[in-house]
Amino acid sequence: MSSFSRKHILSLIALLALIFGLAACGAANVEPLRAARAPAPPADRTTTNSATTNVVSPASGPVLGRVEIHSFDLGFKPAKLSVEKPGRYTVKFINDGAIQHDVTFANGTKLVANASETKAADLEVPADGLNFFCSIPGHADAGMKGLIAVAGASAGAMTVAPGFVQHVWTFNGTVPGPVIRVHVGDTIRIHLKNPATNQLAHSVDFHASQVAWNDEMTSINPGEEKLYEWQADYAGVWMYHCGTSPALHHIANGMYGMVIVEPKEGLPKVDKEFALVQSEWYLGPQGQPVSLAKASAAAPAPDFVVFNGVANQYKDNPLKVGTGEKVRIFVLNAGPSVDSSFHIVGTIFNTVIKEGVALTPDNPGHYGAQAVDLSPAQGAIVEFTTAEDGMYPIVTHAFNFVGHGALGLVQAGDGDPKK
Ligand SMILES: [Cu+2]
Repeated sequence: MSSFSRKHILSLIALLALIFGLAACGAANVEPLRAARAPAPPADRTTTNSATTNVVSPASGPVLGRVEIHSFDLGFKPAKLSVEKPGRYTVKFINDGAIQHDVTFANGTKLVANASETKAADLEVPADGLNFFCSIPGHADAGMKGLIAVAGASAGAMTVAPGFVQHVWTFNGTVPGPVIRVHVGDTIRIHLKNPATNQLAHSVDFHASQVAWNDEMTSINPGEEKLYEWQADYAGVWMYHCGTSPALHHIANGMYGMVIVEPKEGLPKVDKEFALVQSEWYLGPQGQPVSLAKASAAAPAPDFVVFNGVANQYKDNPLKVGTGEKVRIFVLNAGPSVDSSFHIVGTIFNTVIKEGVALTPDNPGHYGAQAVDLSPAQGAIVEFTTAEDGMYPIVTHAFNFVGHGALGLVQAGDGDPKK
């Protein structure tokens, strides 16, 4: 019955900003993107600084613009905003939640709103941005944290490996861009904005979509925006990326991410999920964009091959699981040019769904998989269980790259098999 089919509209803002260096590039855990759906429109009851609990730090100079932050139970939407330059902004705070929340900025400004209330104040946003959170006990820990970033002076700086900074181009300020997670049958509406502060045209190409290249995927200039609407027709782990010429440069410089399309009925429950995007860095001069010349080599020799943007980051901060837990990893090889042989030392994948081909745990013959070959733009879902407490290295089994950043760790239990 068609009326029973799911038809969600996801409204995601893809900000093609030159960004602020977010070293960790987001958590490895898959973001709960289904919660990012637009909340119900707020009751328009704007009051300005009336509650005695509000605190407003002085802001000077002309108002450069408005920012709008919604709260829900328990989070902010958007949790990350970007303004074009430092200075004074009017912030409108709308509480869409059922209980009282506040937005407390790092400079001391605080707006408190009861359910359905709206508050406003002027805010001085410094050059290095402004963190905010809800100060009601427990709310920040539950996720009510955010950031107003400035796409200005230090924009685009990202530490891709200790000591190596590149001027990256991004979707929504991180490399990779945000994980987008939907179900077969969903309608996804992407609102693409190319900030006027950018120098280059950009675009986006969702491999999970079936659209004409010269329609939705066309480039937009700085200051322009467009909508890219598509239907999730097929399940899988898909790539999205900027396709503006030279696409090799735009991908190599950070403009890629993962779309997870689950079957209509959803994936079976597991204990832990992670999303890992493998990609290459072809370093340009310190603080500059990556080298297109190096990336273009017929036999590419990347300086780093990384998971989720940063060399060895999960060697330094392992992905933690419990022994015996069912672990699912969504893997994408964003390339742009090198093949991946995704392997986790000491484990066997009992489930692999790669590019529409499935290996399932109950298969006749009881076959398993040791490594998943992913050419650039290919994705897979792999599942495994660790046999005992200990450390399990995550690698591409193209082993020349393991010493170039493609090394992470899964830590099971306390990581010590002897205890
Ligand atoms: Cu681009």
